[in-house]
Amino acid sequence: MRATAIAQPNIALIKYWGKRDTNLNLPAVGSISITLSDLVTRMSVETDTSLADDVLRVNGHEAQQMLPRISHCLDSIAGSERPKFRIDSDCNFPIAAGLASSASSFAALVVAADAALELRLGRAALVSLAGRASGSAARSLMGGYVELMNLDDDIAVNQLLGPEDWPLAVVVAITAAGPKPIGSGSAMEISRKTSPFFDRWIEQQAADLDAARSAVTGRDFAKLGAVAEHNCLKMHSVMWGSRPPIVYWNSGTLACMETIRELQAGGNAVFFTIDAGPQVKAVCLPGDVARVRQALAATPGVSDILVSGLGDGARAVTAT
Ligand code: 2P0
Repeated sequence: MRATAIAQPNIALIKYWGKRDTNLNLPAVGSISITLSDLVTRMSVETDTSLADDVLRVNGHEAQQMLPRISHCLDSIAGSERPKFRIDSDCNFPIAAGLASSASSFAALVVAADAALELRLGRAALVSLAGRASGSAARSLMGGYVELMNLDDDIAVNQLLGPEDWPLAVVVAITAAGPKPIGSGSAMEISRKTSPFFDRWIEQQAADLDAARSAVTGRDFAKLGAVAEHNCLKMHSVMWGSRPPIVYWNSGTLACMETIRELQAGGNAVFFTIDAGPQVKAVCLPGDVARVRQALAATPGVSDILVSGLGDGARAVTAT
């Protein structure tokens, strides 16, 4: 039994940072994200009864390191007595570099496994299973503007607007291509246990979510940019205040922020956000993409630029 699914990563505008239950991987806070269109993970899964263990290939190479999380996710979908799988994942953007490759990977995995095994679990169950594997992956089950909400012992996602309802663009400035120094899951736990700012972060999240939700539904770019930049810098302040400190930025990250401030001063509709990595994501109106791209490409420390619009949620593309 086999199936292929595709999923795109999402960029959080109101961030998930911290877990309230590490066993169930439940987030401490809700979040709001945009699903991208041009960065794509394509995942094929196929059962193979001759295998003693799952086999994972990422971009054509065997990827032993990621396999335990993938196998664990498959167990949660199909039980530990399930058949073993051959899993082939292809990603057209850098992996483990703060570009949310785990979000698109686990979103694609749950959809592909559900299709291959003909489980027809439904979107809510797939959201829950993806979230257990990777908190941000649950958001990639939906397209456009997505809010992730905490339920009692679970999560749910809600689409605030479709991708075509307010077609913003994202320009990603790559300032380092290598893997990050510490995974976000471990870093979140360090923040929860040691950062003096963590409790205030949790307390204030509802107000940021309210502001961002109303900015999205009202298509108010200035309001969305103000709360997204604030929420991003607050999340990084929580990290910087942790012991040991968690610093994902490099000098290129700061240079990009300065470039975006100059673009804003010049009247361009653009704001920044930064995740668990040094890349800077500039969110802008489609008419400003060319200027934002050019300015970021000319910024010291920027090695590459990716541009994306907004896209759809994870979906199966074949099933046999
Ligand atoms: C987010 N990040 O909201 C935040 C902002 C990074 C910074 O979700 O431990 O890979 O697998 O649930 O989803 C990245 O963390 O974490 C993330 P786990 P995940 O996008």
